[in-house]
Amino acid sequence: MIKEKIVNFEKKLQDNMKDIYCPTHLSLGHEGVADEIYQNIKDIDWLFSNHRNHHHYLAKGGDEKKLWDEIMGLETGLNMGFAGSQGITDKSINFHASAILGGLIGVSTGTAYALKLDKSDAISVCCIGDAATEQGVFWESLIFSALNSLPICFICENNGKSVDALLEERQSTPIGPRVKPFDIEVSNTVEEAMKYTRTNKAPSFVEVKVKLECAHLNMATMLDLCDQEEPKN
Ligand SMILES: Cc1ncc(C[n+]2csc(CCOP(=O)(O)OP(=O)(O)O)c2C)c(N)n1
Ligand SMILES: [Mg+2]
Repeated sequence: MIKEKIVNFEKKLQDNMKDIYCPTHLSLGHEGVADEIYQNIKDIDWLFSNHRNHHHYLAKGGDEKKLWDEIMGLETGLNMGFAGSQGITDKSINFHASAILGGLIGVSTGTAYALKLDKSDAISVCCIGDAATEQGVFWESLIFSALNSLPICFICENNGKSVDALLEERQSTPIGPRVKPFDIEVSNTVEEAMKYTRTNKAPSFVEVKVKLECAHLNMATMLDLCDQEEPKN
């Protein structure tokens, strides 16, 4: 159900790309991860996403109409059309995304720390791509999470690409085995990882291999826009 909702939403965006004036990364091919998040996330939990976030937002129970309007740059959008696709925030459902690669890893770790101090039953879920594991803050956050036994689940959607750069040309060893020595539970599925974190109030990591079934972003539209005048609102 949620998978279908995500795929339909993304395909509708694909059909309307010429009307989109913000950088937009579709999640086609990543919806299986969102499905597992949807099955295991609770309202009280926090979900932190990245530039490719529509599937995560809908999995957290986000408002499809407000997301659509936001991407279209409308005042009725989730963030009044100012955030665009990449930087959406919905405080009402504990959801944040950011265009800065790895930008919310530290924030999701800090949130997990706050949850621990508050003795909350909620968990923090941090969704990243394979390229975000190349940011220092990822490894620093693993150290801090393990040291303080934080209720955080790191989900890495590995589509083997950072824009057009292939993973095997960027990293010499697989990601998961490098995470384990940080005293982090490395799970095989999103469900296992989220359940581990919830039950043990401790950090977990899961790497899911996915195939992105669309372009990295709406590059053609972005390039077209460079030759045009700014849209008048
Ligand atoms: C700090 C920073 N550096 C570079 C970029 C440009 N950038 C946007 S997406 C991206 C690749 C992201 O790859 P990955 O994390 O694997 O996610 P994917 O797009 O493959 O889902 C890059 C380098 C950025 N947004 N922020
Ligand atoms: Mg990637």
